[in-house]
Amino acid sequence: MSTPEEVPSVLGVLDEFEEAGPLVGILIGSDSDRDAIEPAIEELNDRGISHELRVLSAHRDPRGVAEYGSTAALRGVRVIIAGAGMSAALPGVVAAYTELPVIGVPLTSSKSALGGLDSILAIVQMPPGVPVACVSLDGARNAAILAAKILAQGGGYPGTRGRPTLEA
Ligand code: RP5
Repeated sequence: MSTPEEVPSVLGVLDEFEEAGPLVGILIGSDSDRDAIEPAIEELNDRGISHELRVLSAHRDPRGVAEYGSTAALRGVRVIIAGAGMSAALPGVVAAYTELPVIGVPLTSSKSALGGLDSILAIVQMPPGVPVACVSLDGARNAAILAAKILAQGGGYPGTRGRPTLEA
């Protein structure tokens, strides 16, 4: 009879996939959001936390957002940061497709009618059962710091390889 140590790990199969992906997935709704999200990239780089950046609009490419959200955890992503301006549906839509924690970053936009309040309201009004964290307006750096804190907890998902510490 097998001891617990000898039972093959089903999760070990997933570990092989997980090696391929970065720990943090950063999404922005438009190319025009690149400058605003840059502080998150810099913060993750400073902390040595692997990440990827994708431009995916919840309104212009909803299938792309669905595919990203559905596959991110399998690729090893552990936290998603999603920044968008105006009618900022992106954090909420990606959260609908993943069990990973999603941090929304409301962004100001030159086209915004409400100076960023519109994106704040879009992100903080998620319905019960589909949580999205919301950092400050244009708070990309805070989103990265929060992602690092979540990763440092290490629980919930298998294979949190190279788990970062809270040291910047
Ligand atoms: C949002 O609309 C984007 O996240 C961006 O902040 C804003 C304007 O997008 P573009 O018209 O510049 O592509 O969806």
